[in-house]
Amino acid sequence: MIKEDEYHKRRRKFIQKMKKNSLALFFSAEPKTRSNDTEYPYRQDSNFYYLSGFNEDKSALLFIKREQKTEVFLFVYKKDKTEELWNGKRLGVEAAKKRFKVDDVFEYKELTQKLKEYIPSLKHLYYDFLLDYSKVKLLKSHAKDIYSFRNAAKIVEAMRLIKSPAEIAEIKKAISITKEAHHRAIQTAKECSYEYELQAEIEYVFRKNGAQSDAYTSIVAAGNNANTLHYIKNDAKIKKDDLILIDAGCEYNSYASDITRTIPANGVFTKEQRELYTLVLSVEKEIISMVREGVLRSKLQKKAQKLLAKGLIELGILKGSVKKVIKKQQLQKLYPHGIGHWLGIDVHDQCPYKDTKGKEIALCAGMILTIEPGIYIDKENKEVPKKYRGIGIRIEDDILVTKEGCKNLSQEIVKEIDEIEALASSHK
Ligand SMILES: [Mn+2]
Repeated sequence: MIKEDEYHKRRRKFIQKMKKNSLALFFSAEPKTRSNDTEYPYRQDSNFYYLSGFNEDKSALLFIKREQKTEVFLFVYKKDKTEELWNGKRLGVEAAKKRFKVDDVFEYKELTQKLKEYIPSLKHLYYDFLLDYSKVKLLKSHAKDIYSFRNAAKIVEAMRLIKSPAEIAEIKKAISITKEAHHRAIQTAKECSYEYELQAEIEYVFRKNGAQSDAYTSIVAAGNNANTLHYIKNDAKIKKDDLILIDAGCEYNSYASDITRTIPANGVFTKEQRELYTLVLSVEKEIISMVREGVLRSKLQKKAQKLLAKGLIELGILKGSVKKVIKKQQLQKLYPHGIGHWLGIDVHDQCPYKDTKGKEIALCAGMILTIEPGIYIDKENKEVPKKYRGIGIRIEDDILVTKEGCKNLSQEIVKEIDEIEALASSHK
């Protein structure tokens, strides 16, 4: 678990980035209705969580920075016996004062009054520009004399780019559980008749090992379903010669893992599957080997496109030169997505890809990104030799940029053809 000292440091760092005579406000996420009076499991707002580590709704963090003095206040929902009977215990004001290194803690209902008190004497207002309209209205109703409105979320999201050792430890823990889940999937695939059975095997391992949730809805896509990039129905029958694309990762203490493996349903790759898989795997490994400080993500993408194009031309799937198939968008039909994304509290971690001047941010030690090349050949794609149609493959690992180069945090999740086939056959 990340300690309060670290959250305290993050709040100090945030305050340093505020202008003088300003106020910043962060809200907890709203609970989301599933239907009628039932709710989805609660998920905290990522920026609020980054600054507090607090997982309750109806809470807020208020920063005030004056010429000489700065203050941080936390607002939490009151303890109420009747409500707690239905919805569980709350921390409450008194316990929050002990847990959090903030200047004071108040009841959530006092927030409006405090804003009324503070805002008129200040010049700049920071809040998340994606905030609900009702909350923005609450803030702005006292802001007649405010000189500028600024996006607080952007500041925190830039801070979130570099992961601390404690954050890296949480992500490693998430990955270690996800590793068990993918290995179980490889072992049990041939016993599963439907995609959802395999999904259950994976998510069983997540919960069994203490992950609070999946980090995103698992994709378990057999055969041609792998060519739908965001396939989440997971309800089709698995055929014995299918490849199954599994993009699944758990969330542990609010940190995500994001892993894709593509495995043969019956435990053995066919010739064509093997050819395409070998290509994607070699590209993935080559791109991972390029990850180090100073490298641009766009450069990794360009290299991946070149390598995939070259391999697809060699297999007779694309025709012409590498340059031409990229320029004429022929490759993009088979590899339509990016090489990867930031990973952290959010699976697609909400951190900037460009600096404030619009320039692409180069990789730097402490960043974590996914590397995930793929090839997708729809069964209807008549431009490709028939034997390759209906195959979709992606391989994805989670990579930490280090001073020396990089570390593949998901290295131990098997992906070599021999390893996958051996693991599949080890399970009787
Ligand atoms: Mn991903």
